[in-house]
Amino acid sequence: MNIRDIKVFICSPGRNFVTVKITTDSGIYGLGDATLNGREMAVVTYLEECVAPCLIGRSAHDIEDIWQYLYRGVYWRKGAVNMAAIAAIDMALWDIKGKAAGLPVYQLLGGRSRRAVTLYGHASGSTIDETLDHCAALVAEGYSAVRLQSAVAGLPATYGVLGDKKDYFELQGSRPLPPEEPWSTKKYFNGVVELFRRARERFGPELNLLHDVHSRLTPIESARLGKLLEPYDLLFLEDASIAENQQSYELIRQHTTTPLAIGETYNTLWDCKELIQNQWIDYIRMAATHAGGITALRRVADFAAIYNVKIAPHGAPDLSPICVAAHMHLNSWAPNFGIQEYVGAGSDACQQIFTNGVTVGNGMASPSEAPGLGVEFDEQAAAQHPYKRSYLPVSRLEDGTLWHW
Ligand code: CS2
Ligand code: MG
Repeated sequence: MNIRDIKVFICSPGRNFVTVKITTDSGIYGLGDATLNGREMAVVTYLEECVAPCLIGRSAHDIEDIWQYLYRGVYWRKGAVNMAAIAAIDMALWDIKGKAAGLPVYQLLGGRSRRAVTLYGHASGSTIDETLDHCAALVAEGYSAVRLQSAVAGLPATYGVLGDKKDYFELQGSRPLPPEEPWSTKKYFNGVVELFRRARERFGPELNLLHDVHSRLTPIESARLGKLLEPYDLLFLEDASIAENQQSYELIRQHTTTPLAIGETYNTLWDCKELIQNQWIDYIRMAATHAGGITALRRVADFAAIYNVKIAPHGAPDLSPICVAAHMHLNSWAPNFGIQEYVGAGSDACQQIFTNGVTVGNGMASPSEAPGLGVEFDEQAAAQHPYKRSYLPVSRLEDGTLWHW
């Protein structure tokens, strides 16, 4: 079963998605996600120009060798563009192997470790009340875990918050230039602790609560936030500070027992080796699409398990339904799975283009039982929604200093 053809598609049903389709000479094909938010065309070019020509004629069964060929063999290791391209090829090959074997991918990984995958939903709002009402709606749908984000009072926009202070970039069609958003740590601290105090008051002790800082704090500020949030018992505090210097998490860890999560921008295990090995974090949030696919994420999960770190894959709307499917297979298998971020099935157009067979209900999900990943991609429907250049926003302090993301 050799690779006959590799096609790369880019479509924009509300936001951009890059999709890879590998067809074999037996007629079996596989699909993979290569979406890199705001840098989509770089991956398209890399796949078409540098990757696809090297794979034509090779055995589609050689997942591991092809992974090594594209990683070790290329000299330019790691990197977001490279690893997104490898990821899409890898997912498509697992999809093909599953179809050839007549088994869903989670069975190829070793079978189920749990009945279903626990999800956390997103609640956000312009005010604390609005955020908590949004949370109540998710609880009514059956969610046992919810991420809370409230607009920062006194700032014109807050990243990740829907509503009239809306700035949830992922759902926006096109941003021909990067918008800029101000950030104030002081203003943020004023509201965030109150948000969680009020959430516990309203929902009681059972509901799992989460929060994403989007890396806006310095390590000592993160340490302080973790301490202040301890009474409200978060499932995890995500991306409190950047960890290019992984040791900065040692400082945060020494000050707080609030569980810590990080990793959605990481491309390889090397980005978080010390974080995991030293048990400075509790959840690793790498995504199959940005970290070299199922082959790579499976290794991350096994490494993390040794140090009591769980996987909690990134699940924002900029990961295509194909990546969502890949995560559901990994999550069903991984003995050290923690929780999966989930933001719904996407726009109507998105659902028309992609089918991923994932069953969602009561805040839980299960992968498709169909052979492979269980995903479908409608090429004609995708062609109706052409690529639109779009960027993530840039963050600046109120005095104009460029700030972390
Ligand atoms: C976020 C994302 O879902 C999350 O945890 O951090 O909104 C993230 O900022 C985007 O996926 C960036 O592409
Ligand atoms: Mg995040």
